[in-house]
Amino acid sequence: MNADSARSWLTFSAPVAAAQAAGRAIVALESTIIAHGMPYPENVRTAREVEALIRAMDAEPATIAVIGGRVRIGLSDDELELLGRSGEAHKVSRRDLPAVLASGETGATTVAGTMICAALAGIEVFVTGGIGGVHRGAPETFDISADLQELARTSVAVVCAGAKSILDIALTLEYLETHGVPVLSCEQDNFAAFYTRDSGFRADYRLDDPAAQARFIRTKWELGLAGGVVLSTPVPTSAEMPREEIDAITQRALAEAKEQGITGKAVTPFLLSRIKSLTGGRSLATNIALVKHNAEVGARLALALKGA
Ligand code: PSU
Ligand code: MN
Repeated sequence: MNADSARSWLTFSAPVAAAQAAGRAIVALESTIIAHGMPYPENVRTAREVEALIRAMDAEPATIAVIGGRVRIGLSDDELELLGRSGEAHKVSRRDLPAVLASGETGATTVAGTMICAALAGIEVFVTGGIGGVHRGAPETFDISADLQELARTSVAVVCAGAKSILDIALTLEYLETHGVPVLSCEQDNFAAFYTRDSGFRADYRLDDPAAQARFIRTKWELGLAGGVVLSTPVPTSAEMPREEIDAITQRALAEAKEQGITGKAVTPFLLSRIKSLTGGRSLATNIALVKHNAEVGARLALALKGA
């Protein structure tokens, strides 16, 4: 496979194509968070609001998904609605991309899937909610998200609010270190924990200034050190959840997943939806607030990378 044969699978929306031709900053967004990470209609509303925030900062959003046998870089409002409402989109990671493309079905891309497509599209910055990671119990289950391998090999900067405490955050950071993936943090020294600001683990480097973040990332890639960079930023204090509450609920959701024999790609969506129910929907408000904040951080980074 060469880059041209891969690019022949991509279809750019008119606004993203125009932004790219003009050399403007572009921010990739994933679609699993829409199809499998949040309920309808909040998912679609949030996706649109996040896009609007990025536009207001003079960058162009490019939500990525697989529709009709094409990798779509930039979606219309109707396509966001289709992904968010149907409940039928496949969850597409690296392993699944050939299946949905070959069959012509619809797929929502995960962090790994979106990184692959963003890199093919020439987009350097990607905003998500939280990255996948090493699951608790992974020493027995081997459940390690393909997101981490993708970060090791694909050169895209991923802006996130850390990783959820459904994961083993210490092992996730160890894995990233082994694979040479730098974990940057802004606004605080520690890696963020999605619903809460502080995971209790330090990030590798704290860089608050977008220009400094951009210089770090540019330097990595100029050195030929392929692979991603994680930029963690914590959920705004006003939207943070109480740690004891989220810890207790996470324990319960994990126990239920085990009891019900949930495995493979179903694990993360199951836990996300149980946490939402068990918090009476309050985790959703936190989730929405952190994604919006990530979008602002990502747009500033994308703008800074244009000048770096
Ligand atoms: N973590 C979240 N919300 C999400 C996901 C992860 O807090 O929506 C999604 C992302 O798309 C991520 C995927 O790439 O779940 C990871 O799934 P798995 O653990 O099966 O690799
Ligand atoms: Mn998994």
